[in-house]
Amino acid sequence: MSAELWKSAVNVLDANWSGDHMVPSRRLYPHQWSWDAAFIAIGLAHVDPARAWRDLRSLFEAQWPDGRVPHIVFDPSVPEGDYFPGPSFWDVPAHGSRPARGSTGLVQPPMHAIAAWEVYSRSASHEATEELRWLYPRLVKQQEYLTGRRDAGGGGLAALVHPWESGVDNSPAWDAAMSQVPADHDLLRRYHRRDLDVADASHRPTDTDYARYVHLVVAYKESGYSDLELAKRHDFVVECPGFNSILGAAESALAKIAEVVGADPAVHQERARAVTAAVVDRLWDEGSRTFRARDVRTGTLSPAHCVTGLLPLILPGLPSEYTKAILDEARSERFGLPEDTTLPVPSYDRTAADFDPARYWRGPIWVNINWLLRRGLDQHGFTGEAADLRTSMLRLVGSSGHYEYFHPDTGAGIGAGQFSWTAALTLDLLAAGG
Ligand code: 9WN
Repeated sequence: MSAELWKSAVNVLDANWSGDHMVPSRRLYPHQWSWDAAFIAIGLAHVDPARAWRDLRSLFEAQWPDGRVPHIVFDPSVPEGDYFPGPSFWDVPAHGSRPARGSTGLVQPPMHAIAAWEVYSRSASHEATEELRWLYPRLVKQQEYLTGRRDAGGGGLAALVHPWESGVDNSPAWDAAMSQVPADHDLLRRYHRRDLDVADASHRPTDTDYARYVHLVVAYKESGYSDLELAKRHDFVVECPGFNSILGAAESALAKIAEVVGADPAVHQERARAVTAAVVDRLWDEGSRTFRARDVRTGTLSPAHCVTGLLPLILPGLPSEYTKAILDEARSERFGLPEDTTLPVPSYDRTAADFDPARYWRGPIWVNINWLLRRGLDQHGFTGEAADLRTSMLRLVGSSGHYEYFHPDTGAGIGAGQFSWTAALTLDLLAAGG
């Protein structure tokens, strides 16, 4: 079973390799995505480290001069109509040696330092050290952009200007903030939602979601993708516990990378400490004893219990008062942390009236989030829970296939099949042993 699963995962990654980068899915996502590349590198480290480094390099070659690493790097050989919104919709200007329309202007969770460290640890070599040397200053610049220009709330966290930046696009965490964003249906009607040609509409964000997504892109683009005074002028400015926990964990990974490349680890340890303190300070809700998303414009925390509220567990320095509270929330009927024979945790509170088992980030199970949760459990000494979660993920993918997401009651695969990060992280879980 595990040899078969290994082989099927390798086949997915072979089929989705595009010469110098990996696509998340041939049909649904035909370009390169930022946080996907990091999860994919973690899996490729076990079978083809050269491709892992190449994929990360391709992504960082598209880094903007201000440090932002774009959420999509467009493949110029893919027709404009194969993904919406495509390169001309974003209309990103040329910078440095990068051609115009080469990427989007948004970011995604900065998983890359964590991934680079994972790839290096699995295959330390002269070449791997050279790759780390090339990446290190770029990773630092990425972090500085996020904690600098993107600190719209002024509390030491990165604020997001679009739900796509969170990676958990239509999560209920954004419902309250998104309800204030104009839903520009007229504008949306001028375009064609390509995702609905290749996926079931009931499994995807709604047209109202997309009308708001388009409005936010247009507004940000019209500002020249500027981050000045975001909280005053942009319609959506939020702090996500998932994104910011990855931001903090990335500083801890950078401390390890710094030691290899001869830089100062202490500055990264200090930044990791500062981000961890800011996550607690700004996103902890003492009433419910959970981490929540913050709307920077209103200063309020989202009432929704979303799986991203469990992700501060990946912060190595999170005090045990909070790690225990996260374990309680994960074990509660809202998420049902699995025994080894049951299903991994869903993306949203199972007991919520608007829990939707099929619709994307509003209920279904995602492997990347469960992989992060397992890492956090393991790191904080909840090793039995981590082992059960690993087994349940492998059972799920082994029986349903390398899907993008999974039905939280039946385990059926939903969204794109042959999905790269599911395959990549399956390799990592198999390699981790029981
Ligand atoms: C928009 C590629 C990406 C993931 C995101 C996931 C989905 C895109 C979309 O696919 O988002 O960025 O078109 O729906 O939500 O996490 O990185 O796999």
